[in-house]
Amino acid sequence: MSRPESGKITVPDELREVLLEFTISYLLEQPGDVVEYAVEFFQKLKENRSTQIIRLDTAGSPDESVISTEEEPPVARFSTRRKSVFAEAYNPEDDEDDGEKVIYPKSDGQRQRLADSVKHILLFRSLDKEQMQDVLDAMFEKKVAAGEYIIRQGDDGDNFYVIESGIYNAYVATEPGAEPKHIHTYENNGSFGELALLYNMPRAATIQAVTDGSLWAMDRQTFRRILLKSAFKKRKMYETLIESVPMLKALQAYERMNLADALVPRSYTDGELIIKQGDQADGMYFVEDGSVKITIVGDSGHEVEINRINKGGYFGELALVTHKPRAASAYAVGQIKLAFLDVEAFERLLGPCMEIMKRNIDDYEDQLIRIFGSKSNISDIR
Ligand code: 1OR
Ligand code: 1OR
Repeated sequence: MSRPESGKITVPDELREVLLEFTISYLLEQPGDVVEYAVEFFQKLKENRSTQIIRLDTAGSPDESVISTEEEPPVARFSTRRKSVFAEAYNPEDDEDDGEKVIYPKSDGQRQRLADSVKHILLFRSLDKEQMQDVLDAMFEKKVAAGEYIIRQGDDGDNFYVIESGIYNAYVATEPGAEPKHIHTYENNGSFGELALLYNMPRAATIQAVTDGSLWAMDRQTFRRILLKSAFKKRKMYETLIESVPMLKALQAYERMNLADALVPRSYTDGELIIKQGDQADGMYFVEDGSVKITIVGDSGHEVEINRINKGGYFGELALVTHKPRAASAYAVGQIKLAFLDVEAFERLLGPCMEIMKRNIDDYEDQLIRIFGSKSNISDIR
C-alpha cells in the first residue's frame, strides 16, 4: 500500500498498469478462481513481454497499432465471442469518414432539448460545427421506464447514450453469478456506453433506469465515424500532459480518460493576462508548455510576483476550491500552451485530487504569511 504522507513508498506506474490490466481482464473473463487465473495471466504476460499489451490505461488511448492489426491480443483478455468484435479493425488514421449519414428528423422542441442535453458531454468537446450537426442529426430519442435495463455487462455495444432526464444506476459484477455491485449513479445528466464502442470491448457495466426517463441514443457506426477519431486524437494529445502532472496520478484510468475529453487547449503570447485577481473563476489551467507568472496586488497597491508555475504545474484551482474570487493574477511568460478545465468538469472529475490541492493551498497560506508578514495584510484566500 502506498503511504503518501511518509513520502517514501511510491507506487510505480508499471505496477498500477499491470494491476489495472489484470483487474480489467479478470472482470471481463470472470473465471472462477482468482489465484489460478492470476497465475495464468501473469505467466502469459511474461511470455508476451516483447509484444504490446492492449492498454486501457492512463489517458486511455488503446494502442492504435494493436487495434489495426489482425494479431491475437497478447493477453487472454478477450474470449472467443469478443474476438469477433475485436476483428472489426479500426485505425483512426485511415478513417476517411465515408460512412452514410444517418438523419433522424426532429421537431424544434426536440432539437432544443437535445442541444441542452449534449452541451456538457465531454466527448463532444473537440467536434467542429459540422461534426456537431451530424451528431445532432444522428441521435434518436429513447424513452425508458423505471427498472428497464439499457445496457447489460458483457453484451456487445450497440448505442452510445446521452441522458436527457431520469436516474440511472451502473453496476459491475466481479464474478459470474455474483451480485452486481452498484458503482455509480447518473442523475439527469451525463452519458454512458462509450467504452464498448471506443475500445471494441464488451460492455463494462450494466446500466439500469431507476426512474422513467428520456435518453438520446447514437448508433455504433455513427459514433465511430464521427467521434472515434476526434476522441482518440484528443486522448492521445493529453496523455503526455496528464502523465506529467503529478497531482493527476491520483486519478483512475477511467477518470483520466474523462479528463482528456474535458480539457480544452489554449495558447497565450508573452505577457498576456490569463487570470485577473478579483475576477470570478470559470475554470483552472494545466501548464503543457512554457511558464506562468503569478502576481498579487497587495495593500501597498503594487503588483508583485509571488510564484512561477512551470510545465506539469497547475493554477487557478484555488478559487474553484474556495468559491472565492481569484486570489492572484496569472500572466504568460513567452509563448505558452495551457489546457483549460471548466468549473463544471473540475467538480465532476477532480474529486480524487482534492486532498492534494488542499494540501497545496495550506502551502500558499504559509507562503503568504512568510512574504507579507501576516495573513491579514492580504485578503483571506479561504
Ligand atoms: P460501456 O460501453 O462499457 C457500460 O457500457 C457503461 O458504463 C460504460 O461504457 C461507461 O460509460 C459506464 N467502469 C466502466 N464503465 C463505467 C464505469 C466504470 N462507470 C460508468 N461506466 N467504473 C466506475 C467509475 C466511477 C469503474 C468500475 C470498476
Ligand atoms: P486562483 O483561482 O485564486 C490565481 O487564481 C491562482 O494563482 C490561484 O488560484 C493559484 O492557483 C495560483 N497564493 C495564491 N494563489 C497562488 C499562489 C499563492 N501561488 C500560485 N497561485 N502563493 C504563492 C505560494 C508559493 C501565496 C501568496 C504569497
